[in-house]
Amino acid sequence: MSISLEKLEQTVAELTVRGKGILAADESTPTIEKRFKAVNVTCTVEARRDYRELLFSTPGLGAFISGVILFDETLKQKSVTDVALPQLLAAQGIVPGIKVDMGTVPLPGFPGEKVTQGLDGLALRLSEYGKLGARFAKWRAVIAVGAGIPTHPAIAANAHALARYAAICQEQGLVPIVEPEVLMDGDHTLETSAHVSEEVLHAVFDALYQQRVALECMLLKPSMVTPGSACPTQATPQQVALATLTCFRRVVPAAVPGINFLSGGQTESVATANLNAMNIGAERQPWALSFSYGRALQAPVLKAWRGESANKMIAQQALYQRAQLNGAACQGRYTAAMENT
Ligand code: 5MM
Repeated sequence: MSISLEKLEQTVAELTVRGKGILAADESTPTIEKRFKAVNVTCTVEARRDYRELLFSTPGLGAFISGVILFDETLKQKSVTDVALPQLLAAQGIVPGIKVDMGTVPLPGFPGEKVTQGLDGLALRLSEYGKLGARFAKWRAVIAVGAGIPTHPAIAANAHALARYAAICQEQGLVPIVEPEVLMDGDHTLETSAHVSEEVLHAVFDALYQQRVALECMLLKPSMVTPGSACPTQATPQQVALATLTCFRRVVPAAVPGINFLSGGQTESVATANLNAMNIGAERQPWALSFSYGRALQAPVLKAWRGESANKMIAQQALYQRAQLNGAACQGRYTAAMENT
């Protein structure tokens, strides 16, 4: 099968509109159960449907959100009024996407390290997802930082899987989001995070090259370069921006159209401030710098909703506000004072 670059380029163009980013709503059932539990919501199929319907029908969301990553169940779900959930997004001009990895498993022989699975049968699954309306996909690799890790073989195994996934996506007409996440867990310094991120991204782009992935037709979803969450010396948004951009300018080719950062456990305001700092003077960078946040967009929504339909409107307002602030951060126009408006 030959790759239709035109179709992929159109999807990339819609996803990388300046001032917009991606909402990661692709939590698997165990993960969304954990998020629901924190706000005392029982995790039933109906509760998951109601919550995702609330997110996707937020009035005006398309002004700041260009794409949403869905979980398998959500892509196939219908709203209470019988509209397919991906269609709620399309109606707002938002591109539906799908998480296609099958989670991580321990890497044999490498204690503390993991590899992501899901390549078997991927082409067939993607072709089904395409028929259901998905136009892009996501695969997450997880790199832990600690004593003696990450190792080269673990980085190589994850980079290879990411690149194979990306090549299969492009062949099936879906834009791959390539997500190598260097975890914030641990007490590592900003310098260690920069060193690990550089090594991981170098391996990922080498693997993407080897697998003949068209860099113009993919998006990168990395972690920002930050100190570990338990590091006694934390970093300002300016320090995070400098460390991240210094690292990325060395290893992320200019052909990549967009970098959509994950939030990785940062609070919502820190994730927005860090993104904003990266976008000050962004005309000097070759890529669009945006977001693909899960928790940093959804935490205030879950707190406002708490499973009560009566709270739907305030929960949607919380999502709209967070999306708007991150839209401003994509243009370097966010200030902390905007949090209170
Ligand atoms: C790293 O997580 C991704 C971005 O979310 P954050 O901004 O909260 O870090 C997110 O897409 C993540 O991959 C999914 O929520 C993962 O869910 P599962 O259940 O696969 O771990």
